[in-house]
Amino acid sequence: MNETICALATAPGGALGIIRISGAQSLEILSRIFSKDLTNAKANTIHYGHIVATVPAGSATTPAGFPAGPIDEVLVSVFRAPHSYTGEDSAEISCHGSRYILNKVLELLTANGCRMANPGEYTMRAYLNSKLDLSQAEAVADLIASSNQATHHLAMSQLRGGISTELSLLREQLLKLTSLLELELDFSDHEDLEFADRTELMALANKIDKHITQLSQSFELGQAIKQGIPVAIVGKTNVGKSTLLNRLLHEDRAIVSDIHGTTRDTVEDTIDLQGVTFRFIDTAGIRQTTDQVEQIGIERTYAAIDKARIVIWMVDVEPSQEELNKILILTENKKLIIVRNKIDKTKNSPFTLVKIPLIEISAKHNQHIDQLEQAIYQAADIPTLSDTDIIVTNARHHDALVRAQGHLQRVLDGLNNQVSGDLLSEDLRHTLDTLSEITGGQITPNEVLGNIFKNFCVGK
Ligand SMILES: Nc1nc2c(ncn2[C@@H]2O[C@H](COP(=O)(O)OP(=O)(O)OP(=O)(O)O)[C@@H](O)[C@H]2O)c(=O)[nH]1
Ligand SMILES: [Mg+2]
Repeated sequence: MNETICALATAPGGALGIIRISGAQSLEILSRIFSKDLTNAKANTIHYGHIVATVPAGSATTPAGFPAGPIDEVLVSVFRAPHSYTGEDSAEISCHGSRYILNKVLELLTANGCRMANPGEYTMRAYLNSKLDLSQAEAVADLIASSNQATHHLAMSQLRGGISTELSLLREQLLKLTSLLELELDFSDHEDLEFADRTELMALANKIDKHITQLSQSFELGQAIKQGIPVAIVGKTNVGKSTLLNRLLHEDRAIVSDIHGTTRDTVEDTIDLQGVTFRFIDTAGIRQTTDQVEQIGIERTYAAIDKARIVIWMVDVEPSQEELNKILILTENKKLIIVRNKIDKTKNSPFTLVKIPLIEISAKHNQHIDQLEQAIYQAADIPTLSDTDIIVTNARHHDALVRAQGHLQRVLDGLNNQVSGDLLSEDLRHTLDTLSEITGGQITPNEVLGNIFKNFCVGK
């Protein structure tokens, strides 16, 4: 933390490149290679000038024989502690985006006392200087990685402290529970006094438990939103599954033919629908087969159903009652969309057995695909993603929530079995400590910090 660090903060190849410096010596070091003295520069000011190579005294040329001159014409933004991203004195140099210039400036900075930053080191310093809590620091990485409206929204809400607020609410309730229990302990000798009876404690504990469960269950959706909501396209051979995949992706991704059993392995790709990423998985058609390779493909189809959140079951003729029952059993716990394909050929033979809503399309002739896309989006059941919806997207947070739930379960069991208050407060404290790991309220071990920040880009 005592060292002054520098790094390129932008991706190479642009018209401009930004080099970031942070640490107590930032302005002193920078002044050694800048055409103006910035050691007394005010906070939040921008300075125009040149980066100049310091040439050894007495020589008028660089070692390569070129005359010494400015490296680049730049703008320097100055930030002062504690009102900067890291909470330290810092500066950003906007250079021209040439790889040569940027490397040269970094070289000059390190020659004059800066150290190259590690991945995520700026954000880590921001956390250590209490500019952000740990969950917010993690949101910075998610924000940089966000690729659509949904992932951007989730990262933004976490960065603005969404989960932190939710956790401080839980913390308040847990502290209330603790104090009620302690009241019970303090006055347990006074038989004539009435305190919060255990049903009240139980109600409060249940409420907290429900809240934590809700948060930890949102992780499945959070993961799906981050990685693309998995949608399996399943059905008998030759019904048009691969044709539909290609239609949805707007490209010829999977082989289509009128030979039964064309697709033998799963084929998958993602597209965005209304700002949410969906991952479509085309599968091998289900049929009885003696072909070993095809059989393996069909087993993968069942595995794909298992992993999917939404299953598009495609048919081209009406399934029998028996088939229909099988479909319903296989897709239990999934959102099921039954799609009838090839209506361009078979429109005048309406289905009678299928009672659940059915979407009729022609994948080949692009009929009602927009209607199907709408149904897929609805089946994903994405909450409106308003500011109040907290969706957990981070595996570390999920893990802490599950462990906190374990501790709270012991409290609930204890309350049920008349376990003494002091044992209960112990488990309550574990619940609190585990929850505060998420925002890093307790002292967070270095190893954990290292793991969090190593996945950041250098320069953030
Ligand atoms: N008329 C008509 N033919 C279609 C339609 N959709 C697909 N087909 C045809 O049906 C045949 C099978 O299409 P595929 O997309 O390969 O079917 P599949 O379900 O992936 O088949 P398998 O991979 O063998 O399981 C091809 O000849 C397609 O051109 C449609 O909407 N209308
Ligand atoms: Mg196919």
